[in-house]
Amino acid sequence: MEKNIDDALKIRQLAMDHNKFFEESIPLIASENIMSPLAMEMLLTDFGFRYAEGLPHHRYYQGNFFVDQVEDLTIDLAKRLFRADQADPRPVSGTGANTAAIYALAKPGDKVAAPPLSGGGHISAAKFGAMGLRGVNVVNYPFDVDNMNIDVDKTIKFIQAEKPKVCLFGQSVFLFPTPIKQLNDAFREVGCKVWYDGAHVLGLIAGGRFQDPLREGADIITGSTHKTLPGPQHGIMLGKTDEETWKGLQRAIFPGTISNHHLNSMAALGVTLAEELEFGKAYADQIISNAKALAEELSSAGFKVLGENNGFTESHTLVMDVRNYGGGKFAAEAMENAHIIANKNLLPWDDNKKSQDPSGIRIGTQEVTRIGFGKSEMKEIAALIADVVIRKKPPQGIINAVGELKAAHGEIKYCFGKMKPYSYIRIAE
Ligand code: DSN
Repeated sequence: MEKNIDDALKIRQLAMDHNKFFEESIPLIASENIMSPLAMEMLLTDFGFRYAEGLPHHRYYQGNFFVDQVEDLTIDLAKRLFRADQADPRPVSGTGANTAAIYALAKPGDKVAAPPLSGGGHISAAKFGAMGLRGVNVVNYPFDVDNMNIDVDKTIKFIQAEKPKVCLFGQSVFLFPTPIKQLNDAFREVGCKVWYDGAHVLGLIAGGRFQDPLREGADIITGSTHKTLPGPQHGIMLGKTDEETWKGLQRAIFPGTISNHHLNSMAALGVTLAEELEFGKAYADQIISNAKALAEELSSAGFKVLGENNGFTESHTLVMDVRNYGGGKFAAEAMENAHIIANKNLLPWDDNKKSQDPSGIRIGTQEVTRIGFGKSEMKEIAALIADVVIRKKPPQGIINAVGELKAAHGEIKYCFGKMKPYSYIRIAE
């Protein structure tokens, strides 16, 4: 009996330790972020324990009077923020939204074009991901390694030759805007649907930076909502498409791929969208200028940062090739030992066999920007990473420097309300 309470309390202690570890670390994973206090509050509400299957005002369960109002408002905020004709905040994750999209837009055997994994494509667009599960025939765009983007001329010819039913864009290593506009004639010629996975760059799009897929030719955007958009771990689908296609997409969300959506995280998403309408432009600007500054500093420190031809990055992300300094696995683990958290990443010249020890390190600036880091801190971070990966200095001195840098930034920015980041909320006595 005692063991059960011990185990429960141990889990609580581990959660506290985790919070403290992140409080004392520099978080640079390009797909993560922290939420505002108002959004965090929503996760702890009773919404998290209820069902609301279906659409607002057409539910299968009673008790949804307030949920319907939250969902209506969240849809409206999403449409305003992204200037979308349609919005659905029910997918519970980005991959969930992608799974619904692939089921609605394509049948088994249909051809779907997507960015290659080696060019940063997401696993849901892989043969072993959601696309493979749907049984579609995935073909990959020609990727231009020098420009770290799809090759426009070759992709036009590729679309004309392959005639895909659906063209998917968007990556998990997403340095530069996708040239969708330049492909519009090819899309029209083959009559395909255009789908943009904006998971990584949703916050930049919301802030009016990076690109505006719905006005450049995309029918739909899918995404997770916790990367550059600093919301809960959740998903969203946005549309500028005909009613029949949109109805099919909504049916694929419910009842196709989920029963209940997660109502507490949907409420947190609604709060985040309102905050983005207020602070999104300033936040996106600072994320991008921090990424550019960090890339410059890392390059000056001796790292091979990719995308140099085009100024390294136009997003929150930068990638560097660390083969000469021990490889991606070594670098990511050494950085973690020094409290600098990033991930190892495949680069275009790595085959999939190298996924456990790839050549690259991927870095994102959205979370450190959220806690107020600017250009001078980017210089300090680059020096610390060089100390670890190039100069192989022992971790303790770096840990101390990281702790000092973090201690000077004790507030979540670009949101309503004030809260110390990484604080543990204790309710149970
Ligand atoms: N795992 C996410 C990323 O790190 O990019 C995508 O799902």
